[in-house]
Amino acid sequence: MKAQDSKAVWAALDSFRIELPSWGFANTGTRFGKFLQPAAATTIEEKLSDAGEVHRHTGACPTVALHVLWDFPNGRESAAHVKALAEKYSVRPGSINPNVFQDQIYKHGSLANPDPDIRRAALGHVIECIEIARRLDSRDISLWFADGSNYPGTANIRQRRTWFEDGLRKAHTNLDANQRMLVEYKPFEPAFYHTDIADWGMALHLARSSGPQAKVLVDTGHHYSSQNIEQIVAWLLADGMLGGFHFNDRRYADDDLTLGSIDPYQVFRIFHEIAMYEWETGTRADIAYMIDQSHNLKGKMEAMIQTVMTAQELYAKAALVDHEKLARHQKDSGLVDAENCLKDAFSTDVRPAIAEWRRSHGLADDPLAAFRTSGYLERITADRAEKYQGCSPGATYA
Ligand code: RM4
Ligand code: MN
Ligand code: MN
Repeated sequence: MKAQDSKAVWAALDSFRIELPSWGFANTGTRFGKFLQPAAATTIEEKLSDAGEVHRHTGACPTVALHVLWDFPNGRESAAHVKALAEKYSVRPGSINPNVFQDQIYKHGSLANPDPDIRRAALGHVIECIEIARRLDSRDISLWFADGSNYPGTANIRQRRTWFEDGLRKAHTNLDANQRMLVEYKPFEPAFYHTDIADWGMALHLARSSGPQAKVLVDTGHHYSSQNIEQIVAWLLADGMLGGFHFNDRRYADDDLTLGSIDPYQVFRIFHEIAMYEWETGTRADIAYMIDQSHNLKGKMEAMIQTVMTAQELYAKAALVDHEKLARHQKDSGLVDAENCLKDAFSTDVRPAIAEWRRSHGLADDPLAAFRTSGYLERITADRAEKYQGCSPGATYA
């Protein structure tokens, strides 16, 4: 690799951080079943310990996304405890995720529930999450709503939109100046007829109507097949409305597969749009990169390390696109040459340069191998096995 390419890879990796999800270390399953892993974390302490270990080997994941219902058993009263545990395991609390989809009261929705008491309860929970984020010095409150309906005619779609506008506007007034609200969209599941925030247009509308600190969150798994996600990314960037990503891969729907396992070129194209934007504008895009994956079958920590390594590779590849050359070919409609700017970068093997970058940061060349020889997995497997005696799978994610 040319010296200037190695430099580009190093600069890219120096600036690339990706957030781990606490729920990615817990036992999760599909609606058909859950396969327990003796090493899976069942407490917030175990989740933070595992995340700390992934960060220790990769050096790229200093923050952990937290899900309030699963990680803060006493709501805001748990914040000090979670903060102390994060410090203990050398990670920081990252985005705070309210949970307004699991409780029985949310059967017919949360912020768009026809019952005003339930709408109030949902808003109260979101406001409490903003307070938790404040106590933890977390910037982002990451909002995903399961609201929707299953049968035509059963929900007043326009009315529900107004309830969402109202609720999110009220939530926004609780933000500190440095905090952000990220509005996530998803076309379907658990609602199978209509979802209130189904796509990026709806998320963009609601973010705009809530206030200036609300942005859109793009979960790569939340799109229909063959949708052009990088175009959505480019449009949101153009409007200063791209707040962050939930990374995972999909084949059919929200499959929570490992990033890049199905279509690494798509992830590359997303990173390319961001790098191109930064090159053209001379500004750095302020984007929270987060992983949102739940592994039912793979070892959770290995899967997480594999994901981080894949993200680093694809981000580094995108940094190799020759922007000047590409801009020239775009201007002249040099189609083959323009496309080859992307293909050349994508097909470059960046792994040796990444290994050198790791060595220079006191990390092992291969974080996965280092994790496997560290003895951590054997230790937690033995320590945690006991609690599985006679245990049957409980609630998902927690
Ligand atoms: C949803 C969505 C949310 C995540 C939940 C668990 O599909 O991706 O971001 O918090 O799953
Ligand atoms: Mn998500
Ligand atoms: Mn999802």
